[in-house]
Amino acid sequence: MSITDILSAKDIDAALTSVQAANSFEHKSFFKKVGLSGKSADQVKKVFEILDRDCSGYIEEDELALFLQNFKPDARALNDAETKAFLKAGDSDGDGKIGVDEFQALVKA
Ligand SMILES: [Ca+2]
Repeated sequence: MSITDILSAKDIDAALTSVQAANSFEHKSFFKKVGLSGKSADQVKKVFEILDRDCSGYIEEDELALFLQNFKPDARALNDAETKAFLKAGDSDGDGKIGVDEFQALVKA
């Protein structure tokens, strides 16, 4: 499964271009631009499985920092402030990582 099986390469390029500057990442507008907001729960789950690089069932902070690189390997890493804000937005049960239900809720929020 590749991310471009679910999202269009054109949308990915546009979304990544919009977050090139440091501190410009904001998950809501990124999800919208990349086309994830309009996908089914099942498709969002497939994207989650790509983001969960170590297949632990959760997206941990280190995986969140490299979030953009799942869309394109040469994308930048999120900085600490962006990563923490992203985690805080998605981690509704406060366990310090994002599960698939939390990710689906975050995408649809
Ligand atoms: Ca993981």
